[in-house]
Order: sequence, then structure tokens, then C-alpha cells
Amino acid sequence: MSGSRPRYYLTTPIYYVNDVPHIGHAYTTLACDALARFMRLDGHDVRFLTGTDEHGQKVANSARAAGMDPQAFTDRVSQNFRDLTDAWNFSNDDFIRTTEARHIRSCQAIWRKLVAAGEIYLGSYAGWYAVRDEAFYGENELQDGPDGKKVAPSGAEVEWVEEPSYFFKLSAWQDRLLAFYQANPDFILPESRRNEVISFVKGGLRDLSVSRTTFKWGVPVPDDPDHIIYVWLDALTNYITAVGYPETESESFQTYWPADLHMVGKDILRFHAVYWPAFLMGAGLEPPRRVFAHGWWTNEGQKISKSLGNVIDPVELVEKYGLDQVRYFLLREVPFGNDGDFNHQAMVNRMNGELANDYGNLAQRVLSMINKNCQAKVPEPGEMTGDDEGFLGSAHGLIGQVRDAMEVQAFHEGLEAVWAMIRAANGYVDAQAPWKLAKEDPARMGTVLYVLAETIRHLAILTQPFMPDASARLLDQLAVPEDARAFACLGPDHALKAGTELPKPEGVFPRYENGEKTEEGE
Ligand code: ME8
Repeated sequence: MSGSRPRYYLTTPIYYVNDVPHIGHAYTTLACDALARFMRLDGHDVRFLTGTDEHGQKVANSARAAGMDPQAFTDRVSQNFRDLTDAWNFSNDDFIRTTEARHIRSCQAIWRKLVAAGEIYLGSYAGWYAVRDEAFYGENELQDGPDGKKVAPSGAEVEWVEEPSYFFKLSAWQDRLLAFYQANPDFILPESRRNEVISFVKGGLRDLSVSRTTFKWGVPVPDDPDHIIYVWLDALTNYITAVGYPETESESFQTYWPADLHMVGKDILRFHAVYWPAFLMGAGLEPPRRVFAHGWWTNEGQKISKSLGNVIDPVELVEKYGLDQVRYFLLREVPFGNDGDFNHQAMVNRMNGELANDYGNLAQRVLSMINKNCQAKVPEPGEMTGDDEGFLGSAHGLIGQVRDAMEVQAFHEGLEAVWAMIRAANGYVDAQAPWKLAKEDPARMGTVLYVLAETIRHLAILTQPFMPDASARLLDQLAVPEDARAFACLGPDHALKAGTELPKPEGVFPRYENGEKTEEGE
């Protein structure tokens, strides 16, 4: 538990178990993983949640299509998502499934709270429903699909539904939601998405159907088991279940709620930024502090879809290029929030250019020179020039820039700041030419190599959240102890000690050449 450390609670969407995990799912969890690792290294008590969304008509239909009982089906598919967290080395603290007893209890508890608060009433629904989105749509939102059928803005087919239903009084929340967005300007990021949500809410809200009667695969409505709770109310509630709801006085709930961040794709922003805060406030709970809606990945310019057969398997991708390489590419390639295109050439360019040539080469040449010319020990720094000090000062200052970027989930900017330092360090190597100093002025060579090794220590500490394995190997090569790798150890107080023995350097960033990944770095 937190003690005096600030806490940071962040969540991914819980993924539908109607399908195998693909690159889009891995992307959202990766962004959270980098942030979770960053916050831990920065001294926070982090709680990082992911999991699977297992109820509803869409999952029930998929189970039927697979000829399986829904529970057995969800057990199997949920495991694929757990396997992904292992394959991608995700550091989540919990993995929630909505079919777990803790969650069913929590869903029924929030339902009862909403009923007691007068937020839910019984009526009947007659309107359009898209099973793929598990969402209700107004006539005015629909378009004509290619075969004359009506489709939702997402492209999902809709069907006409008429059934008795409980409703949540969403229409009464318009002003309170607008006031909430106004008072919390960073609640929805990026800003363009915030504006979309505000104009949607300004356009007026209709009461929301929150129960279904035409199928059974869901959490029963308390005291009216003909109804099951609408899958989105069920799913969103996972975020409070995992921190102990309905025990709101528990240490866990008190520590971690409200969540600091719900990370989602832009497709599901409305559920998180409109319905969810209204449900929570209706139940007397605080809304989360932020919802960040990131963009959408395409594959070589095309929408990723099963029917197009171009789904990118996240496990195969990592086998092909390496985990750290893929992690770096996804977080660097696209300004976080924008849409992005996965293409092989761009992946290889970044892997060979920025990782192997820029970062790998910097570490490799500095560590090899130390190995060769300084008896494989951290060299003794002599008197530093103003330039040396300025240079080290920039390395010390880097955390401030990266922290500012991470605070607003601008991963690409954090990485760009680190790479500006890497490029400057390569420039410093070239300008100082330590290989020449080896003969002409060994003392000065020691100083230059010391400044560079200390810079690499900073870089490797800072790249840990993005590329945990490669960064750890670099820190091993600098003999930085495991307990001296947190951001509190940046700066001069934990500087490398002259005379420390260093292991033999080896490349940590493979290249991709002639259709395959090289075994080792150059
Ligand atoms: O919506 N590019 O689950 P889901 C980027 N169960 N991200 C993508 C993507 C792509 N091409 N495809 C998917 C659900 N994603 C609900 C959520 S939360 C209480 C319930 C990511 O399996 C992105 O994060 O359809 C998107 O929001 C999510 O997967 C949708 O996952």
C-alpha cells in the first residue's frame, strides 16, 4: 500500500473475448505498461489493471458460433489475453474477468445504489442496437449501408430491438456533465476528443437502456432476474470492482479510487467520458481523473479486420522484430492520440536507425573504448570543461522533460527528448574524438569517456519504461546495481564511481537485414 508515496491507478479497456488479441489491444496495454513502469520508477505506488469483458450478446453469439458453452468459451479466449500480457512483458498488477464473483457482486451493488438514488426506472425500449458495438443508436445517427441495411457510424450493422428495459436517467445529467468537463479541463485528452464529447453532450442526452431481456449471458438485475445488466454498465464497473467496490471504506478503495487514468481507443470514448462519470456520480462515487482516447492503427494503409485477413498477431510481431523494438516503434512512430499506420519499412527504419545506429552505436562505442583503454573500469574523470558540465547538466535535466511529456501521455515527445540527448551524445563523441585522446591526452580521454558513460547511465534509466530488457542490459554493462535504477538515482548523487569494474560490452539492439533480425547488436 501507498504509505507516503503518491498513488497512480491506471486501466486499459477490458477486451471482448469474441476474438483473438491483435495489435490494437496490445497497443493500448503497451501504452499503459510504459506509463505504469514510468510511474513506479518515479516513486509512485502504482496499480495497473487490465482484463477481459466477457458478458453480452456479442460474446454469447461468438460462443454459440464456436459451438461452446459461454463460460467455457470465455475461459479459453480470456487466456489468450493473459498470454499476451506474458508475451509482451506487461507489468499489470491485476487481471480482471467480468465473470468473476467479485465483479458480479460489485455490478449488482452499483445497480442497487443507482436504483436507491432514483436513477433507474423500468420502461420499454424500441430502437436500434448494434451487437458489434454493444450500443444503442438513435435513428438520426444511422447511415445507409452498402446492402441497403442501416449501419452505425462505426460501420456496425444495427438491428431493431423491442423489449422491456430498465433505463438510466442520463437525460438529467447533461448540465452536470458539462459543468464537470468545464471544471476538469484535463479530464478528456487529447483536446480534439474533448471537444467532440462536449458537443455530443450539448446536443442533448437520451435516457439509456441499461438492461436486456432477450438473452441470458450477463449479470442478473437484482430482484428482477428476467433482465440482465447492459454489458457496458457491467464492463465499466470493472474499474471499481478491482479496487474493492462495494467496500468503499476499504483501504484499497480509499487508496486507489478515483482512478488517475482510463486509457481507451477513440471508439469507446463516449462510454467512458459520458456514461461512466454519470453512472459514478449517480451512485455517489467520484469520476476518474482522466480518460485518454488514443488513435487507431491501420496495417499498410488498410483498416485492420478479420474479414480483410490483415490482422497483425502481436506475438508473431514480437518474434519477428523483438519486443523492445516493437514497443519502441509503436510509442515513437505516432504522436500519441493520432491514428497510425503499421508498415514494415517504417518499423525497420526506426529499428535500424534510431535503435541500432543512434542508441546502440553510442553505447557500443563508448563501452568498447572504456573496455579497451581504461582496463574495463569506469574511468577517472579529470577536470571538467564548461562544455562537459553543460553536457552532463542536460543529461540530469532530461527527466524533467520526459516527466512533463508523460504527464499528458505524450510518449512520442518523451522519446524525442531522449533521442535529442542521444544524438547530442553522438555529436560529443565525434567532436571530442576520444580515440585520438587515447594517445595524445589519456587523462582527458578518461574525462570524456566518464561524461559519456554517465550520460548513458541516464539514458538507460530513462528508457526502462519503454524498452525494459535492452535498458536493463545496458545498466548491467555499466554495473549499475538493481536498486539504483529508479529515477531518484538520476543526477550527480548516484553517479558512476571511477574504478568500478565493467563487464565485457555487447550490443543490445539487433538490426533487421535481408529479411531477418540479426542475432546481436553490431
Ligand atoms: O470495446 N488500433 O473491447 P474491444 C488501436 N469490451 N487500438 C485498437 C484497435 C486498433 N486498430 N483495435 C482495438 C471493447 N483497439 C469493450 C471495452 S472497457 C470497460 C470495455 C483497442 O475488445 C482500443 O483500445 O473491442 C479499443 O478501444 C479497444 O481495443 C477495444 O477493444
